[in-house]
Amino acid sequence: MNKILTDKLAPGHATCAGCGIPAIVRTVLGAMDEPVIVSNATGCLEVTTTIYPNTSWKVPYIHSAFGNAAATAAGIDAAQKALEKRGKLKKKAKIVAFGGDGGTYDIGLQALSGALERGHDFLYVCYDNEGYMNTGGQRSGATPYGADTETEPAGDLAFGKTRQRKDLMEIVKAHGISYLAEANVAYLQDLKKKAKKALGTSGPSFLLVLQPCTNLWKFPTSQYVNVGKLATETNFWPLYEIENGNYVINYVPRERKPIEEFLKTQGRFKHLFAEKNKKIIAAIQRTVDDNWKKLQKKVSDI
Ligand SMILES: Cc1ncc(C[n+]2csc(CCOP(=O)(O)OP(=O)(O)O)c2C)c(N)n1
Ligand code: SF4
Ligand SMILES: [Mg+2]
Repeated sequence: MNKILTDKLAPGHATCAGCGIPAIVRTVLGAMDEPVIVSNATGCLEVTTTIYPNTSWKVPYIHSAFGNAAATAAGIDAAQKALEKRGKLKKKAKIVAFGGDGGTYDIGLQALSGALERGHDFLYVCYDNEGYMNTGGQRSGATPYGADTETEPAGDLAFGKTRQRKDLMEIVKAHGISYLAEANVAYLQDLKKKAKKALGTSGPSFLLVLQPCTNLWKFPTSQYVNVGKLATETNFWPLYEIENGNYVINYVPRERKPIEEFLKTQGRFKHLFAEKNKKIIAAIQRTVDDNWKKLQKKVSDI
């Protein structure tokens, strides 16, 4: 494997075959030449890269608890600033926090909000596999409407998740930070560009990266790039950034694919194709189209 890709996160970790998490981490960390300190919330990334007595990390790494990756990053920032003031810091390191969707949308939201509001100098990356995966596939605030999960299963009486995903981008934007972006592991060049911008931002920055999970979403391991691309080609997961309050859409599909194209690739949506659930698919399509229109309006309102 290319050394540049593996010089911060080594191969030999234990993520599932066909998991995009290592590509997300390597792309983000590969977008800088400066030294880096990583804070990582409990989740798939942490459990698969730190199996005692081994580690895949070749950079300074702190395993934070499930809910406090951002608070740990804030502490590192405060420590660096204190050392700098006393003339005891030779070179400032970049600080990157990684958390899953459960650790970001839900349990870590308070720590993230505090660190953003205080203006700490760090990049927070949420890899979003749309569920609590290292604990077996429970729903999270990021799980989409209609998806089958362990805690909101589809069956005779239920069609899966009954609530919409949280709009985390708008929640983070409300903190008034200078740079945030939505990316997708299936578009690594776009992610790299966004990571560079985020790392070049003074103060907090944020990246929300879609990570199709072969286990939770239920698709063959060879398919994660195709499934990820369909998320964006259907407008389910638009690529966009918000720089100093200005929205930019980074990719507009030539012809928006119907949402079925994305849903049918995954076992977690299989039940939606039963006759009685066709209306749920129609509702998902309406939400996707409404959200896309709202996003376009945010671009044109500026
Ligand atoms: C306070 C607390 N509650 C629950 C847990 C158990 N727990 C650890 S990781 C996790 C789910 C992580 O989900 P996510 O952040 O989405 O990461 P993923 O596993 O999907 O990568 C849970 C429920 C915990 N470690 N601490
Ligand atoms: S469960 Fe999903 S996110 Fe976790 S390591 Fe496996 S493929 Fe990756
Ligand atoms: Mg998750």
